[in-house]
Amino acid sequence: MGKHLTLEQIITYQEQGYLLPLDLFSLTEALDYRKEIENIEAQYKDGVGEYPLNQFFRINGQIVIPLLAQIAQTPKLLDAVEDILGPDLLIWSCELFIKEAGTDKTVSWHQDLTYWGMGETDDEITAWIAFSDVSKEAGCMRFIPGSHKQRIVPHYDTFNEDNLLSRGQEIAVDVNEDDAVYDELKPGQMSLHHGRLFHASGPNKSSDRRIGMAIRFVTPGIEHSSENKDFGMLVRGTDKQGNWINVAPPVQLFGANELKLYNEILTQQSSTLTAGAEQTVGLYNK
Ligand SMILES: O=C(O)CCC(=O)C(=O)O
Repeated sequence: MGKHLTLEQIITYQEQGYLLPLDLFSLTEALDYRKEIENIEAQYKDGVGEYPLNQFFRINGQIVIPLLAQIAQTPKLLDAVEDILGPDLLIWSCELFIKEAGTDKTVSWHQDLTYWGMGETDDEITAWIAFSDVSKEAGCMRFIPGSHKQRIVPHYDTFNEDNLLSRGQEIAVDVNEDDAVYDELKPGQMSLHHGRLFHASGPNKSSDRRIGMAIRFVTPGIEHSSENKDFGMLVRGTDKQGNWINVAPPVQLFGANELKLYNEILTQQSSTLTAGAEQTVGLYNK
């Protein structure tokens, strides 16, 4: 028995590469968070400085949006992640995946770790929280059980406009759709998935927006493949290894210091995230 997960759940994660659905927030709490996210959207509909708001929603939101850093540090959530990764946890990135009602945005089959410069590590996990009804109709994620046991397989870039991934990257080996398990979540529920798990998501054919938040957790032991260290927000335990540049949670929503740090991080990360691409990779504009 872990702090939050049962031994059976921990073993299921190790075997299947994901866990779902896990209760995190009550319906009221989830809808309150949704309202707060939508308030930020309304307040910053014209963007922030030179960037569209989506830029900050889609990568490193925890650096400039206190709400996202706060959600990511929910004790029950950290307990579940600790049960799998151990007591020392950093947040690498918080990302909002929003699909408007009745739209064609999708996510192709991919493995998260492919372009993140962390190698094939087992020490990265994504918690994905639903802030709306994330049904099959609304374009929930789907997973291939056990696929995380493979190494990182080749991917090719599609640069498809309707693909929410930065380069529309897609796994270059056959994926059997019949094996897929749908990650249907009610508002306030979350799933956990491994960084090598094959996963994808379909269009939102429902009449509501599909709103999800992905939080990428890593451990201090992960070493970055480039000579530049990456940035992580220590949210539990200690970081004695020195592989990551530790950053503090934001104090002010889109504050000047927060934006400066955001730019520094993105500049440093972009060479890793765009490596090998034959077209310009938008980080992130869709
Ligand atoms: O939200 C989605 O549809 C896809 C998200 C995803 O690929 C991820 O969180 O790793």
